[in-house]
Amino acid sequence: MGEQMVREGHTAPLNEKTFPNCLLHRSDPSDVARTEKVTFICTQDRVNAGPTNNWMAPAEAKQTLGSLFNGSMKGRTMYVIPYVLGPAASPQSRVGVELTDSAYVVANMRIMSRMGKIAMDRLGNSSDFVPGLHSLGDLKPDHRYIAHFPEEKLIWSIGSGYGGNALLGKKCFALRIASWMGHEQGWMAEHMLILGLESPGGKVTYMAAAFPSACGKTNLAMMVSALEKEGYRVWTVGDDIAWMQIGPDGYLHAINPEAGFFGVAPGTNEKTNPNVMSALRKNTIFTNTAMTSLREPWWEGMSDSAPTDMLDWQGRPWTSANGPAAQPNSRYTVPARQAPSISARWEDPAGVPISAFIFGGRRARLAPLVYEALSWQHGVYVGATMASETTAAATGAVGVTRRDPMAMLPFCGYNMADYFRHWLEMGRRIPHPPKVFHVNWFRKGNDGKFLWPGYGENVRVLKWILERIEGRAAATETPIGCVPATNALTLDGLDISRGTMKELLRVDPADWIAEHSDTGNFFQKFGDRLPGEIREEHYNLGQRLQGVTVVPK
Ligand code: OXD
Ligand code: MN
Repeated sequence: MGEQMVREGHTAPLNEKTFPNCLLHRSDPSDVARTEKVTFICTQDRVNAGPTNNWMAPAEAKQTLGSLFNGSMKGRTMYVIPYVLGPAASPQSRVGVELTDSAYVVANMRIMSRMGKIAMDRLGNSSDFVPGLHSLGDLKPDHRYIAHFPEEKLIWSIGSGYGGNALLGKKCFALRIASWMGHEQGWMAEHMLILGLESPGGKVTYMAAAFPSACGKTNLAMMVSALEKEGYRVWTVGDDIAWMQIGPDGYLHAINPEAGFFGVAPGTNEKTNPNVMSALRKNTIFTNTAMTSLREPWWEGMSDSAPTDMLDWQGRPWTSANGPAAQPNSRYTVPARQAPSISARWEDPAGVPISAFIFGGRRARLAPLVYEALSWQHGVYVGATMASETTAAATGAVGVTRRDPMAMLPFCGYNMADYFRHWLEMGRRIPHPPKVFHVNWFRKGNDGKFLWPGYGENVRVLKWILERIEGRAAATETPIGCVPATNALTLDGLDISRGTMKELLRVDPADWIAEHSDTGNFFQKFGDRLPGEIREEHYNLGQRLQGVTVVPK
């Protein structure tokens, strides 16, 4: 497949000695990211797609896309890709079949899913698979559509070769179609990483975490713990998607439907993610990164200074006048098994039992480093009110807040109000539901600098979460939930002042009152369909916030 890609002219083999079996692919410059504007949920009844999705009637979508598909593969090779999402032997796994005219898609799907005979064997005589039809079409942005037909469990995508639009097993099936299936069948498909936290003595506790894009999900899942000497280690089960169902032990069990990581390259380096840096030295596809004169990949943030002699992501000799050398959304596609941190249970057919859900976002000012929800119902509210700020980094000014419930805004295949209801319903059914937490690694001080060091130090927060699960750590109740009590976070070996810690854990009622009103506006979108429990939690938070005296800073 690699040879075919190289023949087609947009792909180059990398240095066979330092990056064996690695390729660099350059996509069309107009086709470098997911395109939410042309992503549609095509349900018979518009209301089932909900107010946060683009909707098109199924017949209209088939007509519009069908005319673009007509003849679109003429003269090209059509590939048939049978694939399994999830460990081949897991009852939680599902089969898909993608037809595509892109060799790049085939090569990526081979890394991201279990492809080929393994899928045909699993399928046997059954027709229980999700079909997906993909063509590059003419790559013109106004001929680009990604359409999901959840009632038929069908995906049609045309006009884009970009990962999230074209690798139909990923966002299209594993999140949009699967979230619909989970709603129908009583399980959950979430935009969550899955990690195991090993504690001294070797016990591993599993947690799943949802963060919007650009909040460091892959880095958290693959973290090298700052408390490794003390016996705390992080193991990776997945970095993007979790499929979960209730196991016979009464815990929610998660599998990673994917077999690889499709990660953002810029900013990745030996400090932010040493595990992935070592994983991607072989068998990896780089998309839209720069290439040095040694035929090695390079991106902004990989090293302090840029190599002088290189080609940028469009294959031109690099000059800073043309902007960044690597496209800001450039990616690596790497087999998960190559990660030094991969969990021994990442392919466990029974999945791993989840003890905590962690929600997070980028909030320069509002949210404390960590807090625990008061109950499952309150936890669902915390997830539903998730948001992240666009960065205005240098000045520390608060950016634009984008509401992104459970980090699923672009990925929920049905009405989000029904999705919240599904979460509430799952909570009633799970005998041992995960405890719910919220974290914020991105709080800034008045000087505009991050207060928390992040990366490997985040394990200190995971340790407190673990101790809360085990009923061992102290907490202080605030209107929004429980924050670590003074001295409850392990800070040994970390140079951080008491004042900074106080600031990191502070809950400012005035800020939260403004946030409360903003979330209230967001919920109005859902009208009567919004579950009563969410209204109740919203009202209760308002009451708790009114009840505290606002101390001037
Ligand atoms: C991804 C995304 O690529 O969330 O994982 O956009
Ligand atoms: Mn993602």
